[in-house]
Amino acid sequence: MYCASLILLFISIHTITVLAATVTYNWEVTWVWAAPDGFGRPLIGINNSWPCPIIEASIGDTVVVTLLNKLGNETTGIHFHGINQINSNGMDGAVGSSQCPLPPDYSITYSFTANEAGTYWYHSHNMGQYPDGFRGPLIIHNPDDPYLDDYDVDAILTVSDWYHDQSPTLIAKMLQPNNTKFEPPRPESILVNEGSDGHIPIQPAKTYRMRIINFSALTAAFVVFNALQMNIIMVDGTYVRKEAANQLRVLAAQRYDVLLTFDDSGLQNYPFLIALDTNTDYTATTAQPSVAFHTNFTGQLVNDPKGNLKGKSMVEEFYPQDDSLLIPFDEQPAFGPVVKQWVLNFDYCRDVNGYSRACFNDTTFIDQKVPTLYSVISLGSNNTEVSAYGQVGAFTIGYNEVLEIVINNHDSAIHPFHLHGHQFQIIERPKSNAGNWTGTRLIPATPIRRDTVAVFANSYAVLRIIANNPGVFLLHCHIEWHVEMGLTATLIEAPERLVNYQIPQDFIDICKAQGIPTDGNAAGNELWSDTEGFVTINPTSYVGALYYDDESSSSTLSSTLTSTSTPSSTSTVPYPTKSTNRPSKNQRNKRVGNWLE
Ligand SMILES: *[C@@H]1O[C@H](CO)[C@@H](O)[C@H](O)[C@H]1NC(C)=O
Ligand SMILES: *[C@@H]1O[C@H](CO)[C@@H](O)[C@H](O)[C@H]1NC(C)=O
Ligand SMILES: *[C@@H]1O[C@H](CO)[C@@H](O)[C@H](O)[C@H]1NC(C)=O
Ligand SMILES: *[C@@H]1O[C@H](CO)[C@@H](O)[C@H](O)[C@H]1NC(C)=O
Ligand SMILES: *[C@@H]1O[C@H](CO)[C@@H](O)[C@H](O)[C@H]1NC(C)=O
Ligand SMILES: *[C@@H]1O[C@H](CO)[C@@H](O)[C@H](O)[C@H]1NC(C)=O
Ligand SMILES: *[C@@H]1O[C@H](CO)[C@@H](O)[C@H](O)[C@H]1NC(C)=O
Ligand SMILES: *[C@@H]1O[C@H](CO)[C@@H](O)[C@H](O)[C@H]1NC(C)=O
Ligand SMILES: [Cu+2]
Repeated sequence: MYCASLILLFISIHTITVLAATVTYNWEVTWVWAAPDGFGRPLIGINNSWPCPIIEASIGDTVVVTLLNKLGNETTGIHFHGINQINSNGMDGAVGSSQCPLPPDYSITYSFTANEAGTYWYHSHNMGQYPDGFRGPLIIHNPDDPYLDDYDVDAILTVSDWYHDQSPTLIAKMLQPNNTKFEPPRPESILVNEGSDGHIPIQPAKTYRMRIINFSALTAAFVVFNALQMNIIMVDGTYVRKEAANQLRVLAAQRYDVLLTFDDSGLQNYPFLIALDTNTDYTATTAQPSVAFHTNFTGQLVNDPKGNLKGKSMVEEFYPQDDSLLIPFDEQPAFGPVVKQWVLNFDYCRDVNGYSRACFNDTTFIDQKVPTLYSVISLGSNNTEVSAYGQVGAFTIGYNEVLEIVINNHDSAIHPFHLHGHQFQIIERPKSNAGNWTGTRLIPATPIRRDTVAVFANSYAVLRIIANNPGVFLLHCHIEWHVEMGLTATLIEAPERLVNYQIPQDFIDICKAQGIPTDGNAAGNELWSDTEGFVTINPTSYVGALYYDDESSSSTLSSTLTSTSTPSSTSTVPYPTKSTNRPSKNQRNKRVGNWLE
C-alpha cells in the first residue's frame, strides 16, 4: 500500500515536470524576392518571408508542421536533419524515399516527437532545392542540459555558401556530358545568419552557447574567433566532454555547439573569420601550403558598437579540430559485435548517356516511381528483397543487428556523408591518402557519434549503428550537388517491423494527385520481382524540383511562371542575431532561440 502510493506520487511529479507540449507550425511555402548578399533574386521562403523561421521545441514535445505548397511551379517537402524519426519514418521528408513530392496547392502535416535535445536544422530534401533558401534552424531544448549552468546566452550562427542562379539552372548546367571534371556549381558568396552583417552584439563577462550550423550546399567553412577559445559541448546533437578548440571546420550539414566566454576588461570587439574552402582537399599541408580560400567573411562580436568594427581575423595555418577524437558525454562504448558490413566505394562515374554522375560501387542512384518506404510496407514478407526497390542502392539489416558501414572515398576531395535516422559512431576516420579500408586497427573505447562525417580525400571512414530504428534511411553525401549526381544509397532497417506502418492519408493523397502508385515494388508492380517499368536510365534533362502538370501543356507551364514571377515581397532585411538571455532556471522550457528574434 505504502509502496503503491509512493509510486503514484512519483508518477504525478514526473508528469508535471515532463509535461510535453505540442508545438505547431502552419507554413505556406512561397517565392520571396530578397537580396541577402546584395544581389536580388527569388528565394523559397515561408509565408512570403525569408529567412525561414526557426523551429523550437523542448525534449518530449510533439512537433507538428503543416506545409502548404504555394510555389506554383515546383514541388517541395521538408526533412528534419538529425531527427531520427523513431516510429515516424514517414515524417522524414526525403522525397522519393519516404514520401511523394508535395505538388503545388496541396498540403501535408508532419508530426514527430522531439526525442533528443540539440542543434538541428530543417531543409527541403527534394531535387536540390534547399540552396534556393528553404532551410532553417531546428532547436530542441533540454531542461536538464548538462551544460546549462555553463552559459548565459543561447545564440545561433548559421553559415552557408550562396548562389545567384537558381538550383534548377545550376543542376542543368552541372549534369552535362561536357562536365568532364564533375564540377559542381561554385558559390558567389557566404551568408552568415542568412544575410546579416555578421555584427553580433555581446555582453562582457558572459558565456555564450553559439550553435554553429552549416547550411552549405558545397563548401566547408573554417570558423575562427580571434583571440577567443571555443569549448565544444555538442556535435550534431551529441553532447561531448568539453573540448577546447581554436578553429573548427564545419562541413555542409554539420553542427557544433561551442561555449565562448568574454572577459570583463571593458569595451572590446572581437573579429571572427569564416573562410569558405572551395579547394579540392580542404587541408593546408606542407606540400600544398596555399589553400585557396575563395571567399572570406569577417564578422564582429560587438561589445562596443562605437569602437573598431574593421578588425580582421587572420589565420596563418588551418589545423581544425579532429572531431573523431571527441568523447561523447555519455561515454557509450563501441557498438558490437558487428553482424553485417556495408562497404561502399565512392567514385565519380558516367551514366549510359555519358553524363557526369557520382557512384557507390559503380552504381548511381536513380529515383523510382514508388517511394521506397511505401514499397517496403506493401511487399510484406518479400520486403527483404533488395532488387524490388530499383536502382536506389538498397541494403537491408535486421532489427537490433549491429551494422558497420565502410565508406571508401576514391576522390581527391573531402565529402561529408550523412545517414538519416541515426547518429552513427565514428570507429575510424583516418587522414587523407590513407587508401582503402583494409581492416580496422583500433576501435576507440567511446567513439563519438554524429549524423554527418567528413570522409577525407582518398581515404575512408568506418561507422557503426545499432539497427533499432525500423525505417528507410538515406545515406548520402551532403554536398547537395553530389546528391543530384546520384551519390545516395538506401538503408532498409528492420523491414520486417514495417509491414504494419501506417502512412497518413494526406501523404497518400499527394501521390494519387500526381498519379504516383503507393503500393508494390519500385514501379508499383504487385510482384516484387517484376521489374517492368523500373527506371534504369537517368533522365537527360534536369529541371530540379520544377513541376510539370501532366494535364497541361508546356505553354500552360510558362504562363504559370509568368504569373508567379512577380516577387511577393521586396524586403531584403538582413537578420542580425539578437542576444536574448537564457531563461531563468524555473523557466527552462521557455524558447530561448534568438536567431530571428
Ligand atoms: C503563416 O500563415 C499561416 C496561414 O495564414 C498562419 O496560420 C501562420 O501562423 C503563419 N506563420 C508564420 C510563421 O507567419
Ligand atoms: C556544355 O553543354 C551545354 C549543353 O549543350 C552547353 O550549354 C554548355 O555551354 C556546355 N559547356 C561547356 C563548358 O562547354
Ligand atoms: C560548410 O560546409 C561546407 C561543405 O563541407 C564547407 O566547404 C564550408 O567551409 C563549411 N562552412 C563552415 C562555416 O564551416
Ligand atoms: C581568407 O583568409 C585566409 C586566412 O586568414 C587567408 O589565408 C586567405 O588569403 C583569405 N582569402 C582571401 C580571398 O582574402
Ligand atoms: C562494393 O564493392 C566492394 C568491393 O568490390 C565489395 O566488397 C562490397 O561488398 C560492395 N558493396 C556492396 C553493397 O555491394
Ligand atoms: C512473395 O513473392 C512470392 C513470389 O516470389 C509470392 O508467391 C508471394 O505471394 C509473395 N508474398 C507476399 C506476402 O506478397
Ligand atoms: C582502392 O580500391 C579501388 C578498387 O575498389 C582501387 O581501384 C584503388 O586503386 C584502391 N586504392 C588504393 C590507394 O589502393
Ligand atoms: C518558378 O517561379 C519563380 C518565381 O516566379 C521563378 O523565379 C523561377 O524562375 C521559376 N522556376 C523556373 C525553373 O522557371
Ligand atoms: Cu560529396
